[in-house]
Amino acid sequence: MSSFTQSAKEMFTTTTSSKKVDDLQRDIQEPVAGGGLTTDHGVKVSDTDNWLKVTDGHKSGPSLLEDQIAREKIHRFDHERIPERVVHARGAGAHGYFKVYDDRASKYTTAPVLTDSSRSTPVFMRFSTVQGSKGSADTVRDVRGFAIKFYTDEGNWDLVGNDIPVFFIQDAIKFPDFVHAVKPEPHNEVPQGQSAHNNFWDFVGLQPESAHMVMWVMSDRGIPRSFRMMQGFGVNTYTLLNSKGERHFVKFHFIPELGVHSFVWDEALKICGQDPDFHRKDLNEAIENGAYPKWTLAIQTLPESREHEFDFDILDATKIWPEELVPLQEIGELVLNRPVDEFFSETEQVAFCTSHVVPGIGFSDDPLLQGRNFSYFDTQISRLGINWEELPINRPVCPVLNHNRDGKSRHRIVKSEINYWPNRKDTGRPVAPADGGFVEYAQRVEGIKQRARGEKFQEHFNQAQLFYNSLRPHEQSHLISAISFELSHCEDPVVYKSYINVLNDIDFELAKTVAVNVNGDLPDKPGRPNHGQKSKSLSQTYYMPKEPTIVSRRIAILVADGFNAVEMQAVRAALTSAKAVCYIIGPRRNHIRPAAGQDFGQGVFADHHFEGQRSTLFDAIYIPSGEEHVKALAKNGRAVHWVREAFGHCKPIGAVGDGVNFLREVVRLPGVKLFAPSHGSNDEVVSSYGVVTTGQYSISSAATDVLKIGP
Ligand code: HDE
Repeated sequence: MSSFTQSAKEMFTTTTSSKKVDDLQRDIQEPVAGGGLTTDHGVKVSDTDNWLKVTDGHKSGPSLLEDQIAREKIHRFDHERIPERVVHARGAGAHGYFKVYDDRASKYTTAPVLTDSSRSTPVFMRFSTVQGSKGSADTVRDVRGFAIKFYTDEGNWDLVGNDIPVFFIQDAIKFPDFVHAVKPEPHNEVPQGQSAHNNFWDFVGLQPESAHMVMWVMSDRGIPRSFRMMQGFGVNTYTLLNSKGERHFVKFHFIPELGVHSFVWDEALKICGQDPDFHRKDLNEAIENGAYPKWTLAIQTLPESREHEFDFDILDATKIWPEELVPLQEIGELVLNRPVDEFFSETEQVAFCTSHVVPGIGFSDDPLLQGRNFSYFDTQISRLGINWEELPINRPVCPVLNHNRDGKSRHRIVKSEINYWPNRKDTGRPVAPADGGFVEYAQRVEGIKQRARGEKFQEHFNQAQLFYNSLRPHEQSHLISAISFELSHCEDPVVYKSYINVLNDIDFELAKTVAVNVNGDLPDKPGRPNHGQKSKSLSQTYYMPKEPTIVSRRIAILVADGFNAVEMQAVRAALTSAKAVCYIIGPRRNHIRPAAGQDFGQGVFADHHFEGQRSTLFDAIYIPSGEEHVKALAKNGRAVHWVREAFGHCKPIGAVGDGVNFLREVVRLPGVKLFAPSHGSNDEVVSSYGVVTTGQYSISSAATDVLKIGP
């Protein structure tokens, strides 16, 4: 693995401690090299390769059941697996911290985690896909989980969010139906980690409240370039309680420092096969290189008095609060700075519960949230057992004292003869609100007990239209391709034909285009008029960082024997100092000879050969000069494919001297402009931005400004 600088590594080892990291040290065991092997009961083992058996030395006889060493080894192995999460089974986690800028949120909440800027609250975050099982690929089209555990001094606060601000259903009671419909079909367990099948589209076609969320998932948001380049949303409406006892409704937003970037579909599809672990490796690589992922936390707040002011219900999780109506207020930042030490004990055993809030933060009557509050707590019991909150990754950093006892796999030992309240010793006494005891907001509730939703929950298309209208043309075209791809995978005409009706309630042109693509029935008039409104922050292009950056971007340097190593070293140094991560890709994983006359000993060592890694795994390519090397590249089909594929994915491609000629040769597309950087380097640098400007593609994962770093 390449690293930016040694000092970044040093920083990593010295600055990533926190109250939670220190707490975990109690349970971390670091085996010493050459340390002796023991059984679980501590006895030293002399032979771990041969089961105790009856043998005369020539032939093997029966194996003996009395061999506790063999039985322990096999028995532990037999029971290694725990049930995977019923959704969000595939995930990756990391540690970090959260810090507010100042006390600006104190007008809304008393929670110190959101108001006390002298604090750095440890966090553990887990990102996930929803549909696939634990071993599925990272880059499938899906929603991504964005779950955060804040280890506050007042107890754990779990904000269990997604990278998309709305959800498929309004009422938690529909969740089992939704999950059954999207997961592999029951008769054949196909497909894995994909929504492109009959049952999903059948369900969402009959459940129009999904229309808005379907638009988001079929947009480029469904195929993020990196966990580090996604927005995060609390999705549900929570509440904040201030010191005057006033309550505000709140939505939580996390905005990534690096901007919001996605793959193009062809890249995402290929990476599923080329590197199914792409996202989890990307997360660890960035943290280990000191490029700590960072998000700004912003809140949208509404006083109780404004609850009914809008044409949508603010408690409906299929709706956003458009920023034009309720602006974002930035209050703090979240940084991930430490990978996990052991995947199972941390990322797999971490257990989030929406019902875990701390004083100053509360729930709303959002019917999805209410159901979630039951479900998360419940599911941890089947996954981890009743004492799951005692597991190292889940236990709070503040004191825990109560009269809950026993149950399977109890870890804590409480030294007290008291396990009830009230008691003669005043142990485990309820804490007054003034001293930090949690109190529910005294909410007046009136109504008729019935199975129904609020009136405004009945409208499903306004915001689906708003989202679609707000996309840039290339984003709309990606969305159309995505829906067409998915409906093409549905074999039942009832399914793909009926979804055209839903699309026609969003946009007439959209419905017609998809109908033609997938053999749906062409609508002759719009299902309902498109109101034509837009919201500026719904296109992900809105989140491009103000200063373009190539921090943590993967850049492939394509070389063959005879390349200009002096020039390559200079460019690589410039890229590396801008914190990009460079890999040399050559005809073999070995030394590659530089141009004649350049003194580089045996040559420059290539990290991979052309077949070992593909262009899809990189954000940009640089081709140095060197006549002999360029001739060799041009003769190598795989090298040519590398460049053509990257060009097709609209990635920046830099080339110098003969490298430019090579590019001209291989990228012979009519109408493509090859152009030099505006800030005046004499060497020509070519990029595929010419295609981007035709509006057919998004800039995808492209490093925004590799051109700036000319040789
Ligand atoms: Fe979840 N969800 N969910 N969900 N969810 C789970 O909890 C559930 C919903 C989300 O990294 C489960 O521990 C219901 C919305 C994430 O460990 C389960 C409903 C959002 C994760 C569950 C929803 C999410 C989960 C499975 C509808 C975005 C992974 C394992 C009312 C705000 C957390 C587990 C991790 C996981 C139930 C809807 C996000 C079964 C009933 C909306 C990020 O309890």
